[in-house]
Amino acid sequence: MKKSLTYKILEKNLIEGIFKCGEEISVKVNQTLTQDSTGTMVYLQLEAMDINKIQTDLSVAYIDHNTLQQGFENADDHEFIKSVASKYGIIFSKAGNGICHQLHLERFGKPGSILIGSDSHTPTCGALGMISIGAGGLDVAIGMAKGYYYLKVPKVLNIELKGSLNKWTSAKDVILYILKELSVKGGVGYIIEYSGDGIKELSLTDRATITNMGAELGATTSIFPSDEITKDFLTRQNRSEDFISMEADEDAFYDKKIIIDLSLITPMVAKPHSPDNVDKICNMEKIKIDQVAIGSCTNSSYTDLMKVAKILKDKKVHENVSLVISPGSSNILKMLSDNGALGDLIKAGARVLEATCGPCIGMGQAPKTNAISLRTFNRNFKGRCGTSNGQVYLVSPETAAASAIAGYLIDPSTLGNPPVIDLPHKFQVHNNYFIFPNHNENKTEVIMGPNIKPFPINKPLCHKLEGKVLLKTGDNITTDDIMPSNGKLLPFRSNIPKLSDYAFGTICDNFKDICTQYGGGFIIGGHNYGQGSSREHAALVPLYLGVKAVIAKSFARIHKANLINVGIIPLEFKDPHSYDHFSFTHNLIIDNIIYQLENNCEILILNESRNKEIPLIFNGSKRDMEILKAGGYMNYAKKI
Ligand code: MIC
Ligand code: SF4
Repeated sequence: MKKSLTYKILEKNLIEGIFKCGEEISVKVNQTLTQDSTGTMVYLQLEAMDINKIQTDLSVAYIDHNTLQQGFENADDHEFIKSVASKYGIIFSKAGNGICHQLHLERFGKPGSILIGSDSHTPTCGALGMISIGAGGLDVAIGMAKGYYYLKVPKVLNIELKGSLNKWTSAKDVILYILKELSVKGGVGYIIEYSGDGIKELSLTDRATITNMGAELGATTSIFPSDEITKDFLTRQNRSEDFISMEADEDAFYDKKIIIDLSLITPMVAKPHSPDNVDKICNMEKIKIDQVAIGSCTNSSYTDLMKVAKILKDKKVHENVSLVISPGSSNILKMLSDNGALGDLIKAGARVLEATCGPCIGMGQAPKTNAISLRTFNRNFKGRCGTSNGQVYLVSPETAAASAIAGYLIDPSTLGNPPVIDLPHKFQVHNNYFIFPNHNENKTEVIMGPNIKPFPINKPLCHKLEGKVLLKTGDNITTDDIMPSNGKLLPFRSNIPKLSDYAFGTICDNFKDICTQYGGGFIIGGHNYGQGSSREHAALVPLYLGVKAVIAKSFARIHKANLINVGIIPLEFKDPHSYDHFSFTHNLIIDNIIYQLENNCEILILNESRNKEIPLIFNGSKRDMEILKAGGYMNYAKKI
């Protein structure tokens, strides 16, 4: 069989299992990345594994999310991560160095390798022709400790891009167009592989914008071939030695194929409150805007920010607009500073922030009440910006800059010729924000501040599960709903008891009280339950509150893995209409759950309040079942 690039890389790194679609395999983890908001938990788990050394070729701990440091908590987390990094020989990237995905793309990603990261946008590095997968923290900790990662051999969706982009249409418009076509569930179960003549039009960082937002499609990851454009990027980043050419066989087998003509795409916008609520800007009414935010791991490259600087040069940000810009890396910020573009941004009236995630995860720059905020980011879930009634629209950097001047959302293609950006012959590479391990002198003391609390560990599964329906949700519930995150809550990522006060805050005022009243129980969910972030806090907090199982129409990949890892059983309705048979506080019983998991693909649940038995499905591997029986991955890992 002619092979896709995905299969070539997975097979090259195969450790165990039969390489057949849907079968579980384990693969070698060449690299890992963590960021600080999921990283504290990862490194607590790594510490609990009691190992002497990590098994990866390279692991990097980035500090980029929680950088406001309003109190001691964030700084303590950073110090803890730094101390663990030194103990195990992990590269440490200090706050201000940049956003993990942009930095990993610039400095470490390698064609043909496998990267696992504790952040859902880890697929950004797929632009370099590597398999880079976002995972729960525990999977990343195990990846470091044992050097492997388990996954089901995925289906591969080929998106062939043909034709050329129109003037003013950018990679962001391409991925928004794909989101409109496929929806936030469209990539679930797939790795998306791009090909076609159209990809020759896309620079490496354009490709990264597209692979980054593959996370919003629900895909396991997205990948481009490693070709001349990859070589050029790596050479300009002073690491041509990392280049290898890798592409799919001609006529490779794909499970599904879509062809997209780039010339049909015009500037797009994702309207509140979902990245797939997409329309052409030319179809939109005139919308007055209050805030424009440019940056995030989707659109903060040198080219993106240079385009913004050129559009803003000698212009003025509209008096009713607050424009904030966060560069992707300190190197990019330094280059903008050296070539004068930073001056152009400041002169136009932009507020330039440090090179971190910043407003994307609600760390500052929450917009005013009922504000309309245009952002070049990847997520516009309700409340994520920090203002519950804020209306966030996702657009390209070109649209954002042009609209910041106009004061309302405009289609940039009305503006004449677009800016042309010449890439520097060599990108600047500064190492002063990195602490590289010194293998002879690693410090072994781990520093834990008072905010770092032990994380909950489940008990082995018992034979009978009984409890009330604690909450019934609709479709597409995000991990931002399950465990909200913003400037107020991010300091408590290593304090599960404190975070539990805010669980399901966007949809339920008193989830914790309900759990306390009923002593835990079940959650009923719709389709794509748990989409979005990889934060395992969205599983650890429900565990802490006594949730035993989540029963949903379908699950998002990373969240489902996180539930299994903490020992909460993810179950799906055999018939999605059964969802209608469940209501808040119904009493549910699953008898002989261990026997049922071991022997049937169907699990019967009794809804005692309705006196009705309903069939459910456990859609997991034998290993997943063993993890659940052990009461989560930590207990299971101790036994193997
Ligand atoms: C996000 O974009 O939602 C985050 C914050 O980067 C998360 C990680 C987290 O919750 O800490 C993600 O995407 O995984
Ligand atoms: Fe950071 Fe936003 Fe990217 Fe998440 S999506 S890694 S918060 S920039």
